Amino acid sequence: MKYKLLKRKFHSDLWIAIFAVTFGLHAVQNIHHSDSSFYRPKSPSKCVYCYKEDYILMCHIVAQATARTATAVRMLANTSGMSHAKCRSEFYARTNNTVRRFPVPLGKVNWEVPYPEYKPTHYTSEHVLKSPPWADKEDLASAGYNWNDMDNGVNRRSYLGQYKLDDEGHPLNPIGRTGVQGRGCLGRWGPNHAADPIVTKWKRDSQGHQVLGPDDLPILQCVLILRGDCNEWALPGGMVDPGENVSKTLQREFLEEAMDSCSEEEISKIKHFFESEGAEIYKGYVDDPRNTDNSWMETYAMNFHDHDGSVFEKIQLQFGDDAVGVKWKDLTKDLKLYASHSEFIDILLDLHINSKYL
Ligand code: RP5
Repeated sequence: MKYKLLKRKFHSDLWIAIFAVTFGLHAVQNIHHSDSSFYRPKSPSKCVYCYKEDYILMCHIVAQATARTATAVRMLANTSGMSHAKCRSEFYARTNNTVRRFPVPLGKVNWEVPYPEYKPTHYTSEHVLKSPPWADKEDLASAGYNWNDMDNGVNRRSYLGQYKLDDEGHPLNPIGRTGVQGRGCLGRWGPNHAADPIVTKWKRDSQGHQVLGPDDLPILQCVLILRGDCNEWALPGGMVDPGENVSKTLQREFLEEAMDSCSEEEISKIKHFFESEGAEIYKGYVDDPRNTDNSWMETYAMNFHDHDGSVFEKIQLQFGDDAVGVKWKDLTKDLKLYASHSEFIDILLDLHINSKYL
């Protein structure tokens, strides 16, 4: 607990320091270098603090460094201190509000904090108990799973490091309590690995010119699907199959959920695009509403950016698999998306907009 508070304080102090330096330098320097080409960005931009058209050299450099540091800090924070709220909501997902989670206040999430009254609801869905091919066995004693390791093609390692087991040998959620014991509707005990493709392009008009938003910044668009299980917009991600390479999962899920019934030519174009582009955005724990004390989602999110819009120019998106809708969505900081997907979008915006234009 103390460590968590210290970490939070460290992060807030770091932010204050970064902003103090940024504003301080801006005030002291106030140097206009509109004729300096060396530090000029590729496209003209306004100073984010004084809103003047020409370039303020130090201001821009420091602001850019700030945005980059912010992205790095956010990524660091995300892999270690990911939010854990949707998996503490009142009812467990996909149960029609019939399975109520035992309440877990924020201060009682950490397993190290004593919570003697804690009596989590036991829930594993009927479907999972029937042991379909994508699910583990219920009885761990006879299963002999290889925790924290690769296990016959199933990745039982966590991006967060070694996870612990409870007294009965069930993996323990590395972030903490969720109010539900068992696997809920997740197939694997411990980490359930997914992959999330984040396919982006700049918004353009019918003549192919970039469209600017009200703040004069280019608008980043991303492919989102509407999930059939909860009616929430989400990235077109999915589970990594046993033995499957994550890069294959990223491609497969995108084609299945966002480009159903596309032509062979389109498929090979997308495969080439996925193989030649790609920037890691996030890997780690996901605050998924299906998480329990013993089963949780982890993901690898990768950005594939269509720089000049040529890849998707003639491709029509078409939802498929579990999705019931698909669209190109203009990205903003306040988007509400499934699980932790909005947090991935924040990292993405830092990368494409804040660190380049602000
Ligand atoms: C989320 O669940 C992941 O980020 C990924 O988007 C998704 C995978 O689960 P399914 O879409 O296969 O249900 O936690």
